[in-house]
Formats: sequence, structure tokens, C-alpha cells
Amino acid sequence: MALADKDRIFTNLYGYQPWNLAAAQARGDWDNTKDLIARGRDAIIQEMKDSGLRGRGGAGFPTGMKWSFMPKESKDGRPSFLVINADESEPGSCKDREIIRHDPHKLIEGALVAGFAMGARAAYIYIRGEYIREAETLFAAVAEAYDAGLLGKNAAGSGYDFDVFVHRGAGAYICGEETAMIESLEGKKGQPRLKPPFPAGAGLYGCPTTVNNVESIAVAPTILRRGAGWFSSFGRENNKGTKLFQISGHVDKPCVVEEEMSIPFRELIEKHCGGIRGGWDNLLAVIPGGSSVPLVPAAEIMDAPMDFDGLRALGSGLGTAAIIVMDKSTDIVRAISRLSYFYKHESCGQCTPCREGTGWMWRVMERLRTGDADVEEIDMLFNVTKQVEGHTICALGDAAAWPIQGLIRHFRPEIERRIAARADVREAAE
Ligand code: L3W
Ligand code: SF4
Repeated sequence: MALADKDRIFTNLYGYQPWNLAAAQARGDWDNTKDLIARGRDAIIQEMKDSGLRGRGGAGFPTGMKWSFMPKESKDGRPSFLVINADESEPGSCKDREIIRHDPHKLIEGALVAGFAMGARAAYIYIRGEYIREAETLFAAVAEAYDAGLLGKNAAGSGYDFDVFVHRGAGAYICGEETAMIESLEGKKGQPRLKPPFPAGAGLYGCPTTVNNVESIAVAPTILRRGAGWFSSFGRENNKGTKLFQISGHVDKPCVVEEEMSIPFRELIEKHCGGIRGGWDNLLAVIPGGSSVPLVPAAEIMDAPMDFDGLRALGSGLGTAAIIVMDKSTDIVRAISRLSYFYKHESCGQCTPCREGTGWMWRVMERLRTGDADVEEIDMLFNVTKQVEGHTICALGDAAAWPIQGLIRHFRPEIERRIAARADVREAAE
């Protein structure tokens, strides 16, 4: 089940070798890229569809299908664009950072190949503002690619003209939402747009645009070189390929690692993280997909396949595969309350259920944390999360609601215990 070294896409994930162009080429990047492009747009998109790759930014939308939404011909002379989402801000998520630090040429070559396949004139890589060193690496790697004739006019000798621009964000989580990112690139306040229209119809500057995550783009050249059959031989139906997992929290060795999709949770942790701190009996719960998905209690996650369907069956999700492990020393109510504060802080304020609801939910969460609440408020809070979920312009409202729902679903007795304990203290004081 476990992935062999020969099947890893990110062979320099830990930076044991330099990131620069010469070293990247020695690892196989930029190897006859023009031959990949010579296959033609339809053939590239078909190969990506056949590979089963699903978007690695959280939503898991099929990548080849997304590329196929782009127009075949330019309409009204409008260019098309590729936007690469490197605004990695989801708490727990730190994989795109490793790609950019140590393997930036995989991303840049992927941008050219993907951009060609969707008929894009240029790619904009929108990188999180806090990633200062990573942005420096990316700027330098793009400059190297231009100097070597791999970007710009007749990119990589393919006959295709293609530019790559790197744009730094300014510290707003919401700019990771694709339409907020497009607004931000246009120089406006980063606030999500209503969808539809989807970016493929009207995106950057009103032009057809595809927004893809860094990992989705960086794996594309390897998939094309090694073939859809190779990539889809990993994982299981509907959940194919290799995947970067990011494991943080109470494991012996937190890490980012490329593994086979669908690897069982216990195997992933044993093999790469040295187990749970204090042993498996000490595991309390796991947030398996970045802070936006509901937590899963220890007993349910142990043998779960780490993929889109396996985690959805547990009422959670794979998200970006940012796995936050919490042992029994965790104050679970406080942990979720802290996440509620994060979403309140990051709400763009554009729609009422999110702007008001996130603050409201956080305040109630704080009272549940201290026990200064009535038991009835647990159900009331759950009902409020249901009013926010699905009633907002973008997914941030859902992301604020789901962790609280997971907490109440799985840890109601702990919340009730706090309320009862606080009531006892109050009674004794009277
Ligand atoms: C054309 C259609 N395009 C869908 C496209 C759409 C988008 C993609 C997925 O949220 C999730 C969110 C976070 N015609 C289309 C179409 N598309 N139907 O497909 O769309 P969608 O709406 O399902 O998702 P989204 O709005 O992109 C992303 C979750 O990811 N997340 C974490 C995100 C954090 C990071 C990070 O830090 N790097 O990415 C964790 O769970 O909650 O649910 O491109 O345009 N008919
Ligand atoms: Fe802004 Fe929240 Fe509405 Fe998203 S859900 S558009 S973050 S107010």
C-alpha cells in the first residue's frame, strides 16, 4: 500500500538538493516540455481526465474537467488566464510552501503545460504574503526559466507564447477563495463574487480563467510524462493518485509527506510520524482536512482511508489533507473556539449570516468553553450553524459552521460537563 520512492513526484520535497533550474533539470523537470505540448490541447486534457486527478486545494473538483471548461477559441479577442492559488492559509495546511521552497520548477513547468492546455495567455501565481522567502525563491525560479527560454515567446521551444507573473498577497485568508483572489489580482478589495458565473466563463478582468491549487498544477508534467495509467494506479476509484499529506499536532514527528491516496490513517501516522504522542490510546480526535472540516473522534478515524470519499463517509472531508492530530491533553472546546475566532477575524463582512454569525458563534463558543452557558444553548448554537451553512456567498460561512457542528456531534457530554461544573461553582459561591 505504501508509496515507493520511485513513485514519488516531489523528489526534492525536503530540500536535500538545490531548487535551482540545473538541479531541477537533473531531476527530470523541463525534460522535452515541448514534446508534451506537441501532443495538443485535447490530448493533454484527456490524459488529465484519465488520471483521475482531483483538485488539491480542498474542493476536489476533477482537474481535467475544469480545464475543459475553458473556451476552445478566444471570444471577442479576450485572452484566457490561469491563476495558481498559492495563498495557502488554511490552518494546518503547509504543503504548497514545501513545493515552492524546494521544487518551484515543477510548478512553473506545470503552469506552462496547463496554461497551454486551457489556451491561457499567462499564469498568475498568487502567493500568500507571509511566504516571504518562498516568494523570493519563486521570483528567482521564474527569472531562471525566462533566461533559459522556457517562458516568454516560444516558451521551451514549443511555439507557444506564455508568461508567468508572481503576485504577493497581503495577509487575508479570504483571498484564497478563487473569486476573492481574482478581485485582489485586479487591485480591488479581496471579496468573493457570487457564482455562477464561474471563473471559466468570467474570471480575471472578465476573461475566461481557471484557478488551480499549486499541487494540482505541479503534478501535471509528471502525470503527462508517466501517463494517466501510472497515476491512477494509486488510491481507489474516484480517489486516485499520490497526495501530499501534512501532519501536525500531537504526533512524535510532524511532517509533510507524499503518500498514496487512500492510505489508512493509522498506517500513515505509524509510517511517517512515529505514532501518536503517548501511544494510540492517547488519541482524542483528528481534524483531517484543514480547519474547515469537522473533527473525527479517535475510534472512527483509526482505520479510515485518507481520501475524499472515506472522510466524507465520516461526516468530514479530505480538504487539503492537512491533518491536525489532537491527543487527550487537548482542551477540545477551546481548540474549536479558537478556530471560531479565526473565521470571525477572517470573514470579509460582505454577507450578513457570515459577518454576524461568525462573531455570534465565537461568543457562544467562548461561553461553552468556560461553562458560563445554559445547556439549551448547545442546541441553539447548532441551529445557528445550520442557518449560516449554505446561506452565504462563499464557503467561509460553511467553514465556520462545520467545526462547531463536529464538536457538538461528538463532544456534547464534555460541553455539558463544563456547564454543570460551572453551575456547581456558582451554587457553592451563593
Ligand atoms: C465551472 C461549474 N466551474 C465548480 C469549479 C469552481 C472551483 C472548483 C470547486 O472551495 C473548498 C472549500 C474550503 N462550472 C463548476 C465549476 N466549478 N462547479 O470547481 O468549486 P467549489 O465551489 O466546490 O469549491 P471552492 O469554492 O473552490 C474550496 C475547502 O476547499 N478547504 C480549504 C481550502 C484552503 C486552501 C488553502 O489554504 N490552500 O485551499 C478545506 O476544506 O472550505 O470548501 O474552481 O470554480 N459548474
Ligand atoms: Fe465574505 Fe463570509 Fe460572505 Fe464569504 S461567506 S463572502 S467571507 S461574508
